[in-house]
Amino acid sequence: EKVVENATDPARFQGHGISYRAKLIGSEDVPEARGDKMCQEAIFKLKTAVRISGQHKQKIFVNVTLEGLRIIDATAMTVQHTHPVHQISFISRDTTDSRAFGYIFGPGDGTHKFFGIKTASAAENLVLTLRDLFQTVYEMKKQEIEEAKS
Ligand code: I3P
Repeated sequence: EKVVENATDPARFQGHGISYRAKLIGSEDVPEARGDKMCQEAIFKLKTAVRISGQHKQKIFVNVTLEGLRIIDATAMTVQHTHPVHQISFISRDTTDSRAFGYIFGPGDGTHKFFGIKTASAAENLVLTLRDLFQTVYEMKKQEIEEAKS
């Protein structure tokens, strides 16, 4: 496992943060906020749909910032989705594919959407960066609360 110096330094995720080249396998509504089995089934389903369609997957950048996870269309360079950290309920590795993973986004209205992503290099890099982002946001929040108390 790669050790990043200052992994939870907010500066890492400020502004444009960290970007990864990837492709969107697809997205679909799921019934729960969490669950490895549900996510594995969702990613299989989305991959099958891509295969049947015969279409190329959409090329994207996954941008990891303090604002959350941004999905950017790599051709138009437009932001297609912004998913704030507190609305991401689950991250799931694809155990059958080292270049794929997914996550669940819930806007707070009781719905949950799974996003399946194929990364250009090992998905682990992006998953670990996301873990650092979650830790960073948690530490910032904790510090805010402590400062408000003092
Ligand atoms: C491509 C090959 C690539 C894949 C690409 C396929 O098929 O499987 O690995 O990219 O998907 O088209 P072929 O070898 O027949 O050209 P990923 O590994 O990134 O999925 P795409 O068309 O959706 O980009």
